[in-house]
Amino acid sequence: MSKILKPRGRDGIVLGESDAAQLVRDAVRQVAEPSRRAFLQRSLTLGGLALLTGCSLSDNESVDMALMKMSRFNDKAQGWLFDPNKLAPTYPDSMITRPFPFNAYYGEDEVRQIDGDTYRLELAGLVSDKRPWTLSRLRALPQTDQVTRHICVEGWSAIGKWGGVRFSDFLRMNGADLTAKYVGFKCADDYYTSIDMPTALHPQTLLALTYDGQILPARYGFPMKLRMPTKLGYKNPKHIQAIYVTNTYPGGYWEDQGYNWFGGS
Ligand SMILES: Nc1nc2c(c(=O)[nH]1)N[C@H]1C(S)=C(S)[C@@H](COP(=O)(O)O)O[C@H]1N2
Ligand SMILES: [Mo]
Repeated sequence: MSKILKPRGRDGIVLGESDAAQLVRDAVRQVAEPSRRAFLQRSLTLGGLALLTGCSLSDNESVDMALMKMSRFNDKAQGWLFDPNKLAPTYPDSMITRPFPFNAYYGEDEVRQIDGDTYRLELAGLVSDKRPWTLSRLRALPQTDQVTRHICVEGWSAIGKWGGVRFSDFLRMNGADLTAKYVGFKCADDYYTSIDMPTALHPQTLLALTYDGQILPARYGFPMKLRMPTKLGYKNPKHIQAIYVTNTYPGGYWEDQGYNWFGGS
């Protein structure tokens, strides 16, 4: 697991109860969203957390387990609250943020350059038609675009215009099992993430091939990204190489380091 969720005692010493309490406090601060943070800090005691999660909290491993269970509980609650018919706000072209920010877990000078001619989008898991897709076949599908706000947990947001194939259509045409729990994404830069099926089927979830009417530039995820205005930035994978449908929880690059998995915005 993560830097955040896997804190070590100094010099590897086994932690006493008060160290463990400090550890939980630190980690809760990281796990909780700002709005929930104050509430959790006020209300969660070590004993309370133990009761809530059924974990003993006697060592680092069980503290990790408790925090993980809490975050997964949070995912469930968010899943119940998510309304598949509610649309995220859209904006006029005049409100597009220029230049639109770049972000990745590396700098802009390290953006992956992918060859569109040899590129194939792979499909795996609970999908009946696993034939890989070329870019030209994807571009021949009906396209739609939308201007929406991208919100990054790092504290910025920006309005951008993405165009592409409605993801629900894409899943259907490949015979994906729409009753499965998750859709996972593997990216060309070793990034990975996964989403819940209701979000995958949301009408504003796009397999985006363009940005602002142009072929998606490398820095924004060429040849394609999944664009979801209902999810935070880190849930929107760029440079997608493979898509798989599964009932096994797939996690994600930031999610496995303590970011909340549901990541709604
Ligand atoms: N493949 C890949 N996808 C990624 C990331 C990444 O590092 N690699 N970073 C995520 C984060 S945290 C953000 S905010 C957005 C940034 O997208 P942008 O460069 O189009 O603004 O991409 C998301 N998807
Ligand atoms: Mo982000």
